[in-house]
Amino acid sequence: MDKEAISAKFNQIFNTEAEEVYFSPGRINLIGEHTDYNGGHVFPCAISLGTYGGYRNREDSVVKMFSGNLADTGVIEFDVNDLDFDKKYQWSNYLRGMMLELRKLTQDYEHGFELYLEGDLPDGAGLSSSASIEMLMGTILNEQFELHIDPIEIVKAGQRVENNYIGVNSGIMDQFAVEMGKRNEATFLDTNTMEYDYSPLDLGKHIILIMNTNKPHELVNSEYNTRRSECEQALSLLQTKLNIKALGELSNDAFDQYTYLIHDETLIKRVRHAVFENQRTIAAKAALNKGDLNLFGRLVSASHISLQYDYEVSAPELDLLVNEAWKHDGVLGARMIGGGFGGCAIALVEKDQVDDLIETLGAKYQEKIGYAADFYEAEIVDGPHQI
Ligand code: GAF
Repeated sequence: MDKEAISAKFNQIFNTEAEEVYFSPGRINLIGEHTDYNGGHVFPCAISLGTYGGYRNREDSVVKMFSGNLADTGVIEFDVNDLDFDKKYQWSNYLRGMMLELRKLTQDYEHGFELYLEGDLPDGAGLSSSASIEMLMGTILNEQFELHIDPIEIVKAGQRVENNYIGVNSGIMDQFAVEMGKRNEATFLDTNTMEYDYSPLDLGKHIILIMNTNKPHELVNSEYNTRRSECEQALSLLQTKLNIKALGELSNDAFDQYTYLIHDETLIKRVRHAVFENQRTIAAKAALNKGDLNLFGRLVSASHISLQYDYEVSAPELDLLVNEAWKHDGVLGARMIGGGFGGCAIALVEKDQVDDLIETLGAKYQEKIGYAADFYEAEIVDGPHQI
């Protein structure tokens, strides 16, 4: 997909020319999973799979949106300042939610617009298509209506849209990863302090291969909320003796010394993941910065083990891809990414082994699971921008 293709499709739907075309990425997370709502670190990157938006200002107050991926819903139309959640507006609620949140930070919109959307992020694959769309809308509004909103406020607005408007209790990683993404860099964020910096993603002769189970992650919402409340329960038990605000403040030693306060097997496993995963993420960033890709890869793989056995958010489909990847020549590490129960995994693999890895894994997956997995080599790109 490119600017010309999106402009042409905009023209077909709205019978006029797009004024601008924007792109907003999806994201992968190198390491630091289920740490963002525990005050821990995350280490994601924005990827070249994402959402395109053809845009044109209107003089009246009408907004018209059309999704090339969900063409059945036709053109969705509403007034630019009528933004309360309403099911009848379907997918456009992600964008209407962003419009509402940014309007709360600034002022009413003076005119409407037309927006043609189309993306190449696989549906339900856990590569953050919703954050991609939210940050696309945030960036377009910020530029086109000259709102002068700080990008971090756009990130936070996106999280509020998920939490309060759509009703998904997610952390801040996805919106942050998309909005703050930098070409060929990984974003290291401390979700406790919101301090962040970047590490060059210098992988030498290796690439990151995205492996899609094509298993919809249906369980995600209810299980995600259960994990969150288990962590909150464990935190309040630890707070009886420790002066901490989040599990992310604990070292591995502190976890060891205070586990006796938790005395519940499931909660202990959840906290062990949250604490060790956070420390692993800090260590993984240091390893990457030093160019120690072998150590980085082992930490990535350790993250999967912890997500599988302690946090219990993996799935047989993810475990199969990851386990088979570990056995393959030239793979330094592999793990599931995102919320879990389906969606995608990543593997850090030598370039000249990629084709063979895809062939071997693809055949094994088809044989054992009964349908195909998909594989993508995405580039690491900048956050939302005009193209
Ligand atoms: C989902 C959530 F949206 C993120 O906030 C994060 O918690 C992730 O699951 C797990 O690390 O993508």
